[in-house]
Amino acid sequence: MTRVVTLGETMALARTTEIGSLRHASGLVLGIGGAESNVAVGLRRLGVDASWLGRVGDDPLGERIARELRGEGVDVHALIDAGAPTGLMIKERPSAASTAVHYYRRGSAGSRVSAADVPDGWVEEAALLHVTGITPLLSDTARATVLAVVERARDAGVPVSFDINYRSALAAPEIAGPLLREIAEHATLVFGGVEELELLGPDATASLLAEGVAQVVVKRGPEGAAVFTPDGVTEAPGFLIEPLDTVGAGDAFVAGYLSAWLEERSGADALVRGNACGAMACLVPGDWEAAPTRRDLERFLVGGGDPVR
Ligand code: KDG
Repeated sequence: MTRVVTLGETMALARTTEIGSLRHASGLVLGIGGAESNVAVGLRRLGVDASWLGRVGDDPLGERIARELRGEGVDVHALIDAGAPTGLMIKERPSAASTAVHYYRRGSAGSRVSAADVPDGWVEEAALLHVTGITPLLSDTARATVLAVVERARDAGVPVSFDINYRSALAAPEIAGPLLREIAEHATLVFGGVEELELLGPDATASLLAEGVAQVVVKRGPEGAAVFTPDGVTEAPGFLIEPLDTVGAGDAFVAGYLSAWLEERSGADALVRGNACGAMACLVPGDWEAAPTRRDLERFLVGGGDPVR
């Protein structure tokens, strides 16, 4: 049985090879990236079955997305949409200490995902549905798709994981806030940064728990993370690393946390695993390439990055 199912837009991802503005950069490396597929890959690396669904264009970049995710062992439902291109994201490093992301995704194939794309049983037979706040801000059909799959999961008794993942380029806070709040209220686990949770209203953590959310997991980047449940709060510090590329760290954190949650590990264990996966993802350029396997994770936890001999 497929254990975790997730849907969203995966784009082609081009990143500059040198530090400096995109205006002058001459080298670009091509890959792929998407918050939900990043989580699917992260889970697969940790031995959890994962399925990703999304639309791609009828173009080589769409083929690349499907092939690369399949190569990672993800069960891929890449629906080919001949009416729109695969979206593109370009990542630059304007300085050694900063990263900037540019999207070329409006009207993309991925944004045209629709509720009818999601086969019967795909959600209902899963152990967990994972969605993010990116997809519902892509288009009306994408929003309807997320709301529909969340409802289907709830009707079937399938837990829902929701990562707020607010992208200001997609919608203003006053538009995004109420919509993401509605999805969060229907989730079992909610992930978000401190500012993202503020977007969901005053004292969002307490009010979400009062609405029936089982766990609110707050990602604090280098400071670690905390999980709030009706029984209280558990915190875990972050790992000391020298980050090279922090984009995708949140997805790696979620994959690590969910893998432990699926094993019914304690909140403390899940936080440590999430923090370790998030930290490891920052050590290599690329949004998901450094997501660890179990062995990578064990080595990191034992050696903290010391050379393996
Ligand atoms: O979380 C990493 C993502 O930002 C990236 O892979 C692309 O899905 C993406 C997005 O919308 O930013």
